[in-house]
Amino acid sequence: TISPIPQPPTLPIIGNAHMIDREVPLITFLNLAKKYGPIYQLTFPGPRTSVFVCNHELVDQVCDQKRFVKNPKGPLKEIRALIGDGLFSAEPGEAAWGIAHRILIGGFGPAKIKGMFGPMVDIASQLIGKWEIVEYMFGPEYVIDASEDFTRLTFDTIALCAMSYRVNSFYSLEMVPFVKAMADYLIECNNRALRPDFVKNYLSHAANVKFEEDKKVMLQLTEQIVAKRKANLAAGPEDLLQLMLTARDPVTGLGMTDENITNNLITFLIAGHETTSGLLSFAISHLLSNPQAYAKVRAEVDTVLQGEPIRPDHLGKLTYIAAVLHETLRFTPPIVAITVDAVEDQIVTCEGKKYLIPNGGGVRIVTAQLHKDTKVYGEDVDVFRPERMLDGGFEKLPTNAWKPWGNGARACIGRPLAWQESLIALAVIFQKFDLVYHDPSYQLHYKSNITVKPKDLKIRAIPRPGAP
Ligand code: MNH
Repeated sequence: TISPIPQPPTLPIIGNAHMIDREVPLITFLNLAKKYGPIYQLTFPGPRTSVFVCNHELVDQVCDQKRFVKNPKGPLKEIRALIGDGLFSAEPGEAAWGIAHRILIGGFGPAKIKGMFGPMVDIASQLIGKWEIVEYMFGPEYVIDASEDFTRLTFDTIALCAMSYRVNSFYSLEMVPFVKAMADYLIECNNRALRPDFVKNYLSHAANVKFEEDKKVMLQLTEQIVAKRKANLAAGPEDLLQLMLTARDPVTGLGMTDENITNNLITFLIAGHETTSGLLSFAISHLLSNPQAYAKVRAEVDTVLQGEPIRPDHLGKLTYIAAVLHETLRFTPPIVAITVDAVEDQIVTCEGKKYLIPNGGGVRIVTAQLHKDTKVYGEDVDVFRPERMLDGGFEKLPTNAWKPWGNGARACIGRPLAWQESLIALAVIFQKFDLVYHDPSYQLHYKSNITVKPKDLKIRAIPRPGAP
């Protein structure tokens, strides 16, 4: 027998949309799982119904790509207005996805990522420089907005690595216009996904005008960069943009269209920095709240770097920092859920019960909650403990129990880039500074657009005596 999937009471037209916390949707999802268990469903305007799966037993079934495929819905569907058939928002079977994926996957191979080491250290040094200068000018009481500076770091890094463009956001006190436009645009994508069509189309004029303006800001910068490169293609540097403009797909023999190139460049600028900035911000927050882990990171950096400037051969030796990143991605994944659709009717089982997910039905894999499954991680799931990822702990995790990068063919293509960038950033920061919370009683709260970050994470950076 098939059990009904639990669902909270719905309202006409908007279904359950009114229940979603406007600032941090994840809070609603966590509360609902507490009330309804590891599988429940919500109805959104459309109407479309999404089944939320929250534990490893269920997620393991839903990660089978023969049974479930990624299909952008909600905010991911809204963002198609900006990045269309780019890798992130492409629909199942969209031809442009296959062409772009096969061309771009080589751009993230080990040799290419190693080639980005220099540019990454360059930008990380700008962050270090800024923190040194503000300390010199204003003293150790100067308050740093950690997430803002990590956003500068990750945005400048992805722009430099993807298209050899220098944003220079460390030279500006305001966030650069692209970043501001993008942050607002993503929040609006979330809001639009919760509005019925008639509200979206007829009752949200001001928001829609701003939506278009923000889009223009992002398109203008990107199209300008592409045009400049095309004007002198032969002399272009070997970056992701060059690859997109020159490579042919080995399967179809086709190149990427101009529109698809722009879509993917903006995709990289967006996907490539929000998430990584979130990862670094969370890592710093967890380390500041866990002095033992903090001390181990500091000691590892000193042992491995030996007071020298960071080199590529150091990276593989930063095993504790790697564990910190693995654990941060478990504890507070910047992307809290991913969305797939059932291919044909699918029966899933959970704790001995069977549930039906109809053909085409949407499923939300709540990774943030999967990562707190006590059957996988033990009773201390709510403790930040990098040691669980050490000494083979990470490698021994069951399949599909740790999914911060998404699933299968549609998993993150930028993973090695983000990983190297984060290792470098943490190593050079800990080499140069001692960090403290500005407010010692800081409690972690979330800030959310499509990704999640710590809210108001204010720190101070005190140069370490004798640091190189
Ligand atoms: Mn990334 C897809 C997480 C860094 C570019 N990324 C995904 C998905 C997750 C994810 C989860 C799957 C989303 C879904 O199923 O709907 N990404 C991250 C995290 C970090 C990250 C946690 C950093 C930490 N991502 C990056 C960086 C880049 C990037 C850096 C670019 C260089 N990510 C992408 C792209 C996709 C993606 C492109 C879409 C891949 C595809 O569907 O083919």
